[in-house]
Amino acid sequence: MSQPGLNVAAIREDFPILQQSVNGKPLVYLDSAATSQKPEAVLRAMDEYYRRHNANVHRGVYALAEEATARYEGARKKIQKFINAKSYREVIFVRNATEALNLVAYAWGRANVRAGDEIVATVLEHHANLVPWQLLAQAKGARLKFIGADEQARLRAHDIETQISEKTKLVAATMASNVAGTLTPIRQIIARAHAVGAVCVVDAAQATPHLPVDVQSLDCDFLAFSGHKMLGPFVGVLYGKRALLEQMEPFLSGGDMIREVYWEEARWNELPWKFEAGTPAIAEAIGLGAAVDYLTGLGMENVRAHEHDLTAYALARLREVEGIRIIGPASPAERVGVIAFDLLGVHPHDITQILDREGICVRGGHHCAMPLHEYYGLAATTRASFYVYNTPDEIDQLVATLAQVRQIFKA
Ligand code: 7TS
Repeated sequence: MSQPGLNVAAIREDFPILQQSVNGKPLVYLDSAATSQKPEAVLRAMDEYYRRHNANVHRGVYALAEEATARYEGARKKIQKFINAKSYREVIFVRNATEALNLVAYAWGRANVRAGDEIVATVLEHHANLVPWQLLAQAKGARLKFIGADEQARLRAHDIETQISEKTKLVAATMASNVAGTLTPIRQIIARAHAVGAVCVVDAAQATPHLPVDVQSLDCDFLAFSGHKMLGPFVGVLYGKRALLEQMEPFLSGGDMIREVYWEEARWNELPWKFEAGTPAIAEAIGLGAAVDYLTGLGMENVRAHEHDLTAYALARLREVEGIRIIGPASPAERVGVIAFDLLGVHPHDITQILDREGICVRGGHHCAMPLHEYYGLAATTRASFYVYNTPDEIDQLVATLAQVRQIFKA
């Protein structure tokens, strides 16, 4: 199997956690959609920050504080470049993708969505890109509508045209599904949202780790992602177009996000700090900067090619397992490296336990997408997900162990 551009054996050496055994077996980590593992370079960047540069940012004028601020703001610029934002002012550090989406729902949504307006999401959404819009719709008396999907979890082009209408104020869509793996026609969705004067919020939590993402080329209004799914630590990012962010009131308030404070009122800091109240996750932001350097070194096109090939191989091998039902597009070109499946109706917790005995980590459950599972008549699925450090050999181990699961449960 060709793996253009990625030397996976060398990459694996960079990840200390992959060197260990679980239950006496080499660790086979197939749960990167939940959180990725971290390379030495990321661990080192955070360790070095705490050992040599630790101070609060934007406050002290002493050398250490300036070093901390320079590193924190330097990380922001690396992320700006990684997603090709026009300005570093459009890159806001938050806790995770969930907080990024809530920021938009509160700071933009509460001010702009009114009774009778419509909000459109897709049936593929993670709860993080669904529940904030439910709360917004309930608070404002707006209506929540959905773009449906076909039997392969591909969004219906017709729905994109008809569900998004003149009544739509906001469209919330994932770029890649964390269950079906579907790469959505995000450009079409954004274009349709703009055609009716709506803003488009993109959930890129399963996209920025796996393929090149260019916010200017996409022309999205907001884009949310989590550092921990892209080799980095637990910190997230909200990208927003500057003109929109300028108009918005703050989400959280307190220190750092202000310019001047009086007894009765306050004036806000400039972007991006207007949206970064309190001491931020400094070491984590710096760690994410190192993760972005690492991914850039690999080349996001190469990352995508590797995962495409691995997904193609995994789909072919998994289809050999009798009684398996794979969710999502049949073509690896239409998906990221996430494969959720049902096997003979065996409870995913039983499957994950048997796999765990072999050192194989996969996730079983609804993967924070309960409505999506209901849409396909399932309560839960077992999900394997891949990243830069995974190999065809690990997929063979997964398939071999699933054959054991079949043997145990087929009666
Ligand atoms: N959006 C998508 C598409 C996701 O996959 C996730 C996390 C989130 C948003 C939320 O990210 P967070 O960092 O704020 O939690 N997805 C998963 C998953 O699939 N398994 O565990 C977390």
